[in-house]
Amino acid sequence: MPQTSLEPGLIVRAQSGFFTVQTEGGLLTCKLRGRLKRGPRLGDIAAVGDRVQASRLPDGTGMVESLEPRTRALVRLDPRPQGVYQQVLLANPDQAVFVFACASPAPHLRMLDRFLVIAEKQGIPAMIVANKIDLVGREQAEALFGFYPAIGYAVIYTSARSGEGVEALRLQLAGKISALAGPSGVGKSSLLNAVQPGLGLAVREVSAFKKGRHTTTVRELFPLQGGGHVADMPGMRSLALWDTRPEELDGYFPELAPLVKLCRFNDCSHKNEPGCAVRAAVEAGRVSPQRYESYLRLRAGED
Ligand SMILES: Nc1nc2c(ncn2[C@@H]2O[C@H](COP(=O)(O)OP(=O)(O)OP(=O)(O)O)[C@@H](O)[C@H]2O)c(=O)[nH]1
Ligand SMILES: [Mg+2]
Ligand SMILES: [Zn+2]
Repeated sequence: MPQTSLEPGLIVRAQSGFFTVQTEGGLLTCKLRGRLKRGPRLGDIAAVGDRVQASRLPDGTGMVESLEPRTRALVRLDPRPQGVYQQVLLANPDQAVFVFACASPAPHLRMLDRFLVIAEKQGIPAMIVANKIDLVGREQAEALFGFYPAIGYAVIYTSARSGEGVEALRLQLAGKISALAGPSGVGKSSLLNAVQPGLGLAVREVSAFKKGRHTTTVRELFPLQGGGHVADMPGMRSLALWDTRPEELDGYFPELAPLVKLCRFNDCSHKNEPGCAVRAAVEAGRVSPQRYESYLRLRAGED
């Protein structure tokens, strides 16, 4: 066999069996070596964010020869006839950045709480971006999102339109691999274009959102000038809270988790049992009633 040198790289784009790998020597369009695809498959073998070893073929294309184990992954379960398939939205994310608009569309905070629980469960540090602050002003924006920092989730208030907060977001993204996720129309692509002029991500006309489809479809990691990469994630609506037993849910609410051991009953559901430390904290104003409500609804299997 001829000697081929392996180059380490990062998968920055995935589309129908082709993977674009960023190496020291530039971008390389690769396929997966056949032996990597053998055996039963319960999920994506390679995904955007995976670190790989690739070889360069004489025709200028490449081949992914091996993959490094993932530290963590943002995954979506995709039920298929053969079983439930784990779709990897982003491998090895350093953080999840959940973007919501202060208005237009009105923030769906229950969905935000569900995303935060998913991040906790998947072991991904999370933060929040409250965009379109130009539409409501700082005070109203803080009334909506102001209690999250005390729980441990940083909030950056931004406007892709006025530029407010864009520098703070740029700093937060620098040097990390980030998943930018949130409902359609909140301004994720607009914000990334503001963070890095020249990215040229498609931004949808407001009227087109009524159709409910996403503007952003290709899965891609964009390199940032300050170092790091960011993925503009479409389709977050279907990120379900899979495979979570009701009794483990309180562990994914950072402000509830330490209270649980103080409840009188060790199988307390924090709903109406006597001696519940969670309810006591809500009544004393130490836990946000809104977060408690999210907990109850998620536990009941609603969203
Ligand atoms: N007023 C205001 N409008 C904004 C702001 N950011 C984005 N928009 C507008 O909101 C609409 C949606 O923006 P996009 O950037 O396409 O939203 P998105 O989150 O990428 O949407 P998907 O790709 O469908 O998930 C566009 O009309 C933007 O011009 C903002 O800070 N203020
Ligand atoms: Mg978009
Ligand atoms: Zn309790």
